[in-house]
Amino acid sequence: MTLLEFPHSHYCEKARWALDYKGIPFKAVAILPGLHMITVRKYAPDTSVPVLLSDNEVVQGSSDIISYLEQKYPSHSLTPTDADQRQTCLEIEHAMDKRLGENIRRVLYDGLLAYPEFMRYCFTHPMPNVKQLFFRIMYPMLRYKIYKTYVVSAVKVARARREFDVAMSEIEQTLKQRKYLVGERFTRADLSVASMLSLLVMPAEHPFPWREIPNPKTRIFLDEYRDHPVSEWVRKMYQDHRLNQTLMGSPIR
Ligand SMILES: N[C@@H](CCC(=O)N[C@@H](CS)C(=O)NCC(=O)O)C(=O)O
Repeated sequence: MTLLEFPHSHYCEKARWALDYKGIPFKAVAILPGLHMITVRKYAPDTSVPVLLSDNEVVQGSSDIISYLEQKYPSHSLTPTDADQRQTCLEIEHAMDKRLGENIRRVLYDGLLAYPEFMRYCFTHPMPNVKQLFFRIMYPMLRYKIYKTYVVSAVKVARARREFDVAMSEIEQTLKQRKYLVGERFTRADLSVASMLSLLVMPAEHPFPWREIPNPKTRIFLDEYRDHPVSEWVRKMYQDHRLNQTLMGSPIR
């Protein structure tokens, strides 16, 4: 089984975590941004990663990958059996993939695109030197494309910060006096929300060897949430449930 990915991506982490949680052996293949469009389009209708290649099947998108794995490898289930709980679980996952995942991506790219070496590290950490060089050459074009796609404008970044904060408060409310978002055990809702927040919390158990954030303003943004109850909860989810990680080299920090 192969997972096409960008190593630092929170959506890729979500798919990777589900594979690791179920103990399914797989090969994570990091692909170069820009060129990824050609690679991914060979297999799937859209250009985005993660993409899972399994036997003759192709599954694109983190939620579809989890659903596929749940059906094909039912043990270590991530989905409640109760219909209402299952529905709630999927609603949280889909809403928070956007409200947490898309908003934090916008805020972080806004702060970090001006740091080419940091961006190169995030995208190419496990790759050979020749690909890293290729990334450096392509970076001005990639930066423009990433800005246009994911950052867009200062107004959108400001709105993303507000929406992110509201979503964090809602998750905090849901978790009041509870260990998990839905029911009494770890589900895909917990896995998804914790993955979306992996970029905020950078948990030690995450397989990507994080590096120090170069932009002081972005560090301030991250620090604001360091002791947030939801950040504490993400750390706990990683400690308790992020086992058997696919390693990506030794930590640098
Ligand atoms: N809803 C998708 C979102 C995936 C996504 O946004 N992937 C980004 C990386 S974080 C991507 O591949 N962007 C490049 C592209 O779409 O061509 C999922 O859950 O997998």
